[in-house]
Amino acid sequence: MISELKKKISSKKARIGIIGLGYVGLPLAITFAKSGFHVWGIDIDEDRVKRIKRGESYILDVPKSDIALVKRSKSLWVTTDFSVIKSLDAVIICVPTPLHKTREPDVSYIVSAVKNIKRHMKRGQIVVLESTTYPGTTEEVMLPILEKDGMKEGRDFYLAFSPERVDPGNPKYDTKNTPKIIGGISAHSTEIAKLLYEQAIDTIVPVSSAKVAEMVKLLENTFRIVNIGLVNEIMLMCDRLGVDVWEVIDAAKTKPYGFMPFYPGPGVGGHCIPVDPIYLSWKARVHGFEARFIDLASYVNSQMPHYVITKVIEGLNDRGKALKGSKVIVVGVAYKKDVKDLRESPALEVIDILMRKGSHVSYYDPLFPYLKINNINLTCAKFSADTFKNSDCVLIVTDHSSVDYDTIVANSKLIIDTRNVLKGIKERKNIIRL
Ligand code: SAJ
Repeated sequence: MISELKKKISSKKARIGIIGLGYVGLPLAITFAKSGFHVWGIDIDEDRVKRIKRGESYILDVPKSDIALVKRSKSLWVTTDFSVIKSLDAVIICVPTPLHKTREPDVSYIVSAVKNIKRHMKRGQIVVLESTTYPGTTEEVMLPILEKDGMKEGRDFYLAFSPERVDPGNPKYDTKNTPKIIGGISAHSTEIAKLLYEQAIDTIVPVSSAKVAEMVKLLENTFRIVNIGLVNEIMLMCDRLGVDVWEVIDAAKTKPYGFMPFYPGPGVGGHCIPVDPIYLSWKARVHGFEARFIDLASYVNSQMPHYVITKVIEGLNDRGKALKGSKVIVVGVAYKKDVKDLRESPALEVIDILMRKGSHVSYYDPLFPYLKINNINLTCAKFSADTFKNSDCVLIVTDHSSVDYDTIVANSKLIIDTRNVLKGIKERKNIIRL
């Protein structure tokens, strides 16, 4: 059976299914389709399926031309019907792994996908999970579901974990050229998963188990959240010491080894960095270990929106104005620059606090014509000199490249720059940086 599957994969005759056509699954489906495989994209969202069928792309990193290409070559099909799984040889799961309101891992999307696979599964298939999750999920959650009714991993089917490493909006690294970690439940699974991915992805990095592969991804993102928390705390220290933290970081990064620059900001957004490390700290706690670095970094980062508000209050106060009743326009609401994604964006919390403290809040973000906060519908302000002239404070929260900052600087009474996006402007009294 294993040689049969290997032959199909090597000859690219294997039929591949991707469950979850989001910012990970759709680029992955396109990558496998472009490498010559017949790919079935499966998503529960009817609208997504319809849009791909119409040749539309709802993922910024997936150009319409790619959709057209794989449709023309009849190498990508999309459906909401999981029963196609019985005709497949490989099924890759790319579904969300959010947190419950209790800040505990929510693996319900993984469980639902695995149960749908089990319902239509046949012998000889390989199943791979890509969704970021706590170490042990593949073995403790997925394996029992798939082995029900006596099927055996490594004999009747194969199971592996391969963390997604998609960086939305990254112009240099994409699904194909980012090295891919692979770890199987059994050695056969690692071998087959490696063979599968190396047909479409440039560099494969096999590790000894699914658990190691799950931990690799969590180390990567925990590394980020801890270093972002550290640099936010360094910024708070520099503020007390009267030192320019941005100058300090720029000088520190001249060190050619042993240092990697991170930058202070208004908080940590996205659905990876604020979430993934909590999966790890939760699992550690289940095993009686307190992951204090993660919890402390999460705490420091969660205080940044409040710190930004104090900078607004201080800036207005120095101009004889109270926050209450002042007109504040937030520039940039996405969770990071040039990405059309609001998930966990610190801008949302900043706007909420400004509203609750009685300021008249508006926003400008070229990627978001509308915004809904606390059931209040906001419309993106018109980008004009008057918009900024009529504001008491301009608060730059996300530093999109496409914004004309010269117009903002020329027409604003007070600017709070939380991203040092105005670094090129010589010191101005009306510009306050974190
Ligand atoms: N942030 C800072 N200071 C920094 C870096 C980030 O405040 O120095 C903030 C960002 O503004 C954002 C949040 O943290 O709100 C997360 O930023 P991120 O640069 O980590 O971007 P993400 O969330 O898109 O993370 C993704 C991750 N990719 C995967 O999980 C596959 C992450 O592993 C990547 O390292 C990261 O992109 C990247 O390098 O851009």
